[in-house]
Amino acid sequence: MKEYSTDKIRNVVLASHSGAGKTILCEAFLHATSATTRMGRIEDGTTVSDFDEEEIRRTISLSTSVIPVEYRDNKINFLDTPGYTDFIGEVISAMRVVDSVILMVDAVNGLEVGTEIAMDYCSKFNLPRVLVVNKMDRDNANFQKALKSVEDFSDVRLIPIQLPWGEKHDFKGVIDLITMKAYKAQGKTAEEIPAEFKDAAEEARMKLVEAAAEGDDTLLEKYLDSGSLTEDEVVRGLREVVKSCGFIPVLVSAGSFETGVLKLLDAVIDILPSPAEGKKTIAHGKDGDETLEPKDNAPLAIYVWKTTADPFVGKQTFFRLYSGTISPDARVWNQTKGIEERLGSVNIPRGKETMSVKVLHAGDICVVPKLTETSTSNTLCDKNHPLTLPIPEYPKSLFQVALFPKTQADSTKITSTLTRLCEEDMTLSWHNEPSTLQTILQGMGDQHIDVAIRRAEAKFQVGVIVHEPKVPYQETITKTASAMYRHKKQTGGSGQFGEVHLKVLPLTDKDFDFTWDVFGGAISQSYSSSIQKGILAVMKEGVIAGYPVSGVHVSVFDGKEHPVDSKPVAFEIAGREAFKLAVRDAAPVLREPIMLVRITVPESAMGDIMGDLNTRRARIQGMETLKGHSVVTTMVPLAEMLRYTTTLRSMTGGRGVFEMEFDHTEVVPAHIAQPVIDARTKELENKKEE
Ligand SMILES: Nc1nc2c(ncn2[C@@H]2O[C@H](COP(=O)(O)OP(=O)(O)OP(=O)(O)O)[C@@H](O)[C@H]2O)c(=O)[nH]1
Ligand SMILES: [Mg+2]
Repeated sequence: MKEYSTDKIRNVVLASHSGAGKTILCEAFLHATSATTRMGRIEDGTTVSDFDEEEIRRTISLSTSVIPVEYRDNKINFLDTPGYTDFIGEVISAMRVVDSVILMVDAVNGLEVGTEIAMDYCSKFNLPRVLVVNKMDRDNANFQKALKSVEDFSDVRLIPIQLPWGEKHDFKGVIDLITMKAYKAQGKTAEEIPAEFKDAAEEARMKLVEAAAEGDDTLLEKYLDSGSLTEDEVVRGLREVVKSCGFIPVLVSAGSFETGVLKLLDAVIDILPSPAEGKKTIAHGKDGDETLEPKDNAPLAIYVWKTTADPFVGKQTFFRLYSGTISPDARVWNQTKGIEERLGSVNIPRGKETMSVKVLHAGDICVVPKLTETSTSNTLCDKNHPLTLPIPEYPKSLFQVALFPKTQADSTKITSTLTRLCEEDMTLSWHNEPSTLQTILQGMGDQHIDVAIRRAEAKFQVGVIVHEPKVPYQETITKTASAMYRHKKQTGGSGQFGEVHLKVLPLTDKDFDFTWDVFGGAISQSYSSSIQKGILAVMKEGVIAGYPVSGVHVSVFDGKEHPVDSKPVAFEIAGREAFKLAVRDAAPVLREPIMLVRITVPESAMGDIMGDLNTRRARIQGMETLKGHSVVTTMVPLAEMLRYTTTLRSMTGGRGVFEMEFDHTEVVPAHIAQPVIDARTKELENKKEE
């Protein structure tokens, strides 16, 4: 591919609710600029962007693809993100490395929740944005209604720079309010605005000029003096008000018919900032913060925003070059990991294809193969000029499943596979839960987890079975009790003898304490460690329900020994059994984790949320209202929150979010504990029979 200098590059995220038409719009861009000879279709799985097997199977995008579009001597790197909310991590990573965003809505559905969430992230990243009302060809398409739905939500003003030339099956093209011309189909040639749209266009143009005049003082002065601006002045003013997030220009299209797509590319080049003009990026350097200069001759600064691992293709590392240039075979310093990496080829990605380049200029996005150590969110730089680029904040993933290997062979590969999958995705993580001995995978929702598991199977040939995770209960005692146990095996061969008397006492500030309170030498203290070993083994396995025991002080106060047959193993067994008996007698209970939960929902959903929380043993701590959203803070047992991601989503139409963290443990009420204990006892019995 041709080389493009910084001012000839645009990095633009496409973001919206799932199905607004981002992926097809990319197809249209490629086709209309002759990069492809035919347009792919979602239904046939033939688009450039959705090439992954799972994307084709599900007919939605699952990860961000880079689609460079060459037009008018510029290159626009479109980052086609998935709209389904489980994959929001992909949108965040993409927004981290662009200079602007195209938000899309379906002309029939108007604003939908996925687009709302994307708009919130645009504000968080402070990114200039434009709005495209797409699918103008559909029955029931309604430009004004769709526009209004976004206006009601947006805290940035919207300003149409185009009007649709007809609607529904009559949608012919766009009426451009900057040139005051009409453009049919793709938009190659200008025509006069048809008479019936003239008045509406004049009126809309007035508003556009007024908005553009806010761009700078000289424009405003001229506008106030003469009441008008030239075409160039409108573009200049618009560029400024868009860059400062004062306005969102609005355009129209029908991606699957390529209608309006060239005019959309014109707007991207004319109005949206290149890396040279985009918002400044601050990096952390040796002597504090440094503003990165998006220039070829500035110190090297690279941010890794995406990595993919594939056993066949190997690892692919996607990055944005913020400043400096790179060429094949360059050596770079990974500041995050503290190691040197050597780049092989430097490539421009286009869907699954890659095209090599000799030089990559500041501001561009590329992919390099086979970097062994580098992972997502790392900074690469010059070793002599160390820099660290900030990592965006990702939402905490709270949807958990427990994974079990299908076969023995799978069990040896599961750890490394999960590690590789999680390395690719900042919203996916895994760990071994010590109290339940389960392998836990956590992500943003059931689809997210499902895709990850299918990837593990398809790419790494690791089969897993998915279960709901167990609540990490603990067993503890609530009163003091004593017990004794005599272990005696004195028939034939060498005998075993050990007798232990012990007392258990509830302990609140520690998990475990052990004292040797045997007076008069009834048993030798040398058996103390064996007795303790027996007790600790039981504490790990549990007594009443197979959960770890904690909060117990054990005092060994008496016992008996035999001059020949007493040996450590006999006391280990006696200690173990005596401890079990004592715990059973000490009013044992289960304790459960109580989580501090913060739920944010639209005010209208508040009634449903509170009603539902009532059924989850929740204790409300507080409520407040923030920008039309209600926030509830509450304590809820973890056992009640296992599938809350899905419940909250369905109660709020995807608009609700929550976060939670461990707060403390509490005794499980008896009526809830009993079924847990019964289920666990049965499970253990079944295991024994196997
Ligand atoms: N009528 C009509 N249908 C369209 C248009 N653009 C896309 N579609 C259809 O809408 C569906 C969704 O299109 P996509 O391009 O996959 O939408 P997306 O925004 O990429 O969706 P996600 O990847 O899930 O976020 C597909 O069936 C397309 O064929 C359009 O302009 N008009
Ligand atoms: Mg898509």
